[in-house]
Amino acid sequence: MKNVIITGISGQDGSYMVDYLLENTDYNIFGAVRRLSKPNYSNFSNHLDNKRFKVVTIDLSDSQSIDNVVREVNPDYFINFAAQSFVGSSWQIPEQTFDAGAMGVLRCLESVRKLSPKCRFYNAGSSEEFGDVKYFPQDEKHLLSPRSPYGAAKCAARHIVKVYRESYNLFAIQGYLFNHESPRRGEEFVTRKITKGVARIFKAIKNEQPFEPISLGNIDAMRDWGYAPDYVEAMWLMLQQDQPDDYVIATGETHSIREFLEIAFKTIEISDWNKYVIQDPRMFRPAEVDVLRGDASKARTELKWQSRTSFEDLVKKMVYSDIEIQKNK
Ligand code: NDP
Ligand code: GDR
Repeated sequence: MKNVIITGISGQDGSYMVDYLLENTDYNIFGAVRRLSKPNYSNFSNHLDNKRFKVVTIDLSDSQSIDNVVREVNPDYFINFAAQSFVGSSWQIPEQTFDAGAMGVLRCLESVRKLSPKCRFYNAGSSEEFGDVKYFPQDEKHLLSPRSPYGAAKCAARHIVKVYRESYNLFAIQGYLFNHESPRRGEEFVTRKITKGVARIFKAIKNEQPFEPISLGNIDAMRDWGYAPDYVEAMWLMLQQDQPDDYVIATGETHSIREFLEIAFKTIEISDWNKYVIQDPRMFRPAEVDVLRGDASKARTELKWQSRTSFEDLVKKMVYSDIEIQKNK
């Protein structure tokens, strides 16, 4: 029976990957969390009784913690989702962002090289590596041109993954994943911030109570937004290929935050959303990635993968989920 280490399982992608592998393989899953003063198991607590699932401790800032788990598990796959993943905070905590996003990946690669060199390694790469984009849609050949400490860390990680692959013949890869969202999205990301705000406003209107508008930054930014459970499948398929390679994972569509707001408010039957939203200049970023749109043709041809969830369905899923959460508050 094969063993899989997944880091970052308290977050969105890590927890969906746990769900996906428990359902679609018979492998043992070692899900890694870091030590927190208040543990956060909510995204995977439904699996705690599963004999094929075990929680282990890895902090990417601590190579001993990585080595200990790799030595104990001798993994067939090591899937690294752990990172300070919020671009906006990467200007406030640049060293920590860079340490987890770049040095942390190097620590994982070293551990795999020393202790489990046959293991297949995946690192969570990002469309933020393209940043200041030069053409549309962006494919695997687009140059790396990050606009944030977060994007720069992911670019550094991409280079070191390639260097380890070529120097030590490791199966080590890093996808280019465009934005993907879900009801498990962290609450500070713009999609979740909107759907949570819409659900809060919906509840207040129903109860005839006052409410605060949703406060946002640059609502003209455009993103290629997909659905996270579709995307974890793509990452797993990348790990099943004969040769390690790079793939863009995206929907091929781009939408503005204004369009996201429109559908989110339409879900609660509000068409004039402008009066429920304010733009706060303090929320604008020091440097912005204005528009992203990915070209996933290679993934479609070679992985036989394609995004299955429409933009409208994604927004609705998130709004309905937040309405349920608000009901229980
Ligand atoms: P989340 O922020 O939801 O999850 C990040 C996870 O990393 C959390 O479990 C967090 O744990 C953990 N983590 C953070 N720092 C450390 C550390 N030093 N040691 C160990 N664990 C740590 O992100 P997503 O699930 O959305 O994204 C997963 C990965 O994919 C990230 O690397 C992200 O940068 C990348 N990515 C995401 C995309 C997206 O659209 N979602 C697109 C492209 C790339 P804790 O709960 O303790 O904070
Ligand atoms: P992003 O996601 O930076 O693309 O990174 P985020 O949702 O944070 O921002 C998307 C765009 O929305 C604009 N924006 C706001 N963003 C936030 N968070 N809050 C606001 O109030 C707000 N108002 C406007 C931003 O300026 C930006 O243009 C995500 C993360 O998951 C990364 O880890 C991942 O690598 C990339 O997607 C691909």
